[in-house]
Amino acid sequence: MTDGVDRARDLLARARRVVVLTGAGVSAESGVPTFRGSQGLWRSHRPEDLATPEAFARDPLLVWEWYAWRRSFIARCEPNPAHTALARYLADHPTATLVTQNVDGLHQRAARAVRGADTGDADRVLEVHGAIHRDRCSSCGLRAVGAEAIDTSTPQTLPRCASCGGALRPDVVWFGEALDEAVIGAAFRAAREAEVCLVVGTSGVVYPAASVPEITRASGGSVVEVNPEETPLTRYAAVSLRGPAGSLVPHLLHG
Ligand code: BJW
Ligand code: ZN
Repeated sequence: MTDGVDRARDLLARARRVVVLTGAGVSAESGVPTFRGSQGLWRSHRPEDLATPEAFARDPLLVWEWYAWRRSFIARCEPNPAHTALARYLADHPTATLVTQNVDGLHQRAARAVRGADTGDADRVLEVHGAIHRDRCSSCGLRAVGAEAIDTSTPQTLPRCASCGGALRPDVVWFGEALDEAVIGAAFRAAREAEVCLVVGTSGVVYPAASVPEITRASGGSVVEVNPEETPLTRYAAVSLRGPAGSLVPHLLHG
C-alpha cells in the first residue's frame, strides 16, 4: 500500500492537470448510503420504480416520498475528511477539475468550508447527475431550491412550478435521461486534458460518467483508483489503493 501511495503521489506531482471522478463511496463515511453493494439503496428499492422518468410519470407520490426522505437525510450529513482533502486539493491546484456523480452537495459544502462562502468557481465541481436539494419543472425546466419538507399526502399537495404550474421533480438525472450536455462535455474535456484521473468511490458501471477515466487513459494519462473493492475501472488503473476514502484520500493528497 505504501508503495502504491508513493507511486500515486508521484503521478499526481508530475501532472499539470488532474481530473477527479467521485461516486457514492466518497460520501459513505458521511453516512450517505451508496446505491450498490450489501448496504446499498438498490438492495431494498428497485431503480426502475424510483429513478426513471417512467416511474415519476406512473407514481409521482412514491418517487417524491423517496427523494424527500433522502433530501432530509442528506441535509443532516456532513462532509468527511475525503471531501475536505479534495476541496483543499482543488483550492491549491487551479487546473484541477472534480467530476462527481453524487447529488448530495457535500463537495460544494466542503469547498465553502475550505475557501469561504463565495468560492467563485463552482464550475470546477461538475455535478453530472444533478443535485438532490434542487427542484426542476418537468414542463418548463425552471430550477429552484427545493423544500426539505414535501407534503406527499396526495398528488395535489406535491410541489408545483411557480412560473407555469407544472409538476416539479428533483433536479437529478434518472436512468434513460440525457445528462446536461454542457456539464458532461466539460467533464469529458477535463478528462481528455488530464494527465491523471483520480477515481474515488464509484462502482464505475454507470455511463456516460464511467467514461471519464477511460477517456484520460485513452488520451495517454494515468488512472489512480481509491476503493475498498475492485471495479470494472480497476483494469485501467496504474495504481489501485484499496481502502476507505476518508483515510486514504487525505493521506494521498496531503500526507
Ligand atoms: C467506498 C467506500 C468508502 C464504499 N470509500 N469507496 C453504456 C453501457 C451500458 C449502459 C449504458 C451505457 N450508456 C448508457 C447506459 C444506460 C445507463 C447505464 O449506465 N446503465 C448501467 C447501470 C447498465 N445510463 C443512463 O441511463 C444515463 N443516461 C444516458 O445514458 O442517457 C442517454 C440518452 C441520450 C440522449 C437522450 C436520452 C438518453 C443516466 C444515468 C443516471 C444515473 N442516475 C443515478 C441516480 C441519480 C439520482 C439519485 O441519486 O437518485 O446516479 S443511478 C446511481 O448510480 C446514481 C449514481 O450517481 C450512479 C453511480 O453510482 P456510484 O456513485 O458508482 O455508486 P455505487 O453505489 O454503484 O458504488 C459505490 C462504490 O463506492 C463501490 O464501488 C464501493 O466499493 C465504494 N465504496 N464505501 C471509498 N468508504
Ligand atoms: Zn414550469
